[in-house]
Amino acid sequence: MRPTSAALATAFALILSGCQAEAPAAPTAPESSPAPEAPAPAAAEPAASAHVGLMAHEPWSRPLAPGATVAAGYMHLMNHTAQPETLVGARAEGVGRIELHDMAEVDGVMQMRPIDGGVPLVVDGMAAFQPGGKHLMFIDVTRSWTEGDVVPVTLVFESGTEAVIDVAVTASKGESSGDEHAHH
Ligand SMILES: [Cu+2]
Repeated sequence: MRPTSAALATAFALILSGCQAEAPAAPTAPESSPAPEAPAPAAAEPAASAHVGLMAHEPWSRPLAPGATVAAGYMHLMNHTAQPETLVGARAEGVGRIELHDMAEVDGVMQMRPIDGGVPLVVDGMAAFQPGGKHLMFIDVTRSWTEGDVVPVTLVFESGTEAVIDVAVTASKGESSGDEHAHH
């Protein structure tokens, strides 16, 4: 029973790859279709969002300049599950490794540093990954990372849960884009 999470989840829904135990996609209560021989048609629809509530809202990253191999990723990560979770890592195809970074001011200069112990999320908690703060650091990027690309990234939590998010590569996020003036 999560009132608002469903709405938030829609556009940027996680494709949940978690549940390693492969909970046999429990016979997703076939509302009213008694068809006993239907070969699990649910596969195409991410009905998973119903039972796991680790969500990344608007994950994005700026396009890489030619020759660059390091990018930062941003999102609002929410834990609408019944237990605390801690984000401890991530991975993606075409990316050598992904680190969790934070920013700190040292002698008036902002520097980034790895986050020790991961990013904890209490129940219904949210962690903001945004320019100037926490971010995913994509290192040794070998895949395409240009405007319009969508990069599937697997988030790894301490509990063993994993969740795949689609990071949108776009230059326009975060900068004020004159045409979209009325948010928040
Ligand atoms: Cu960084």
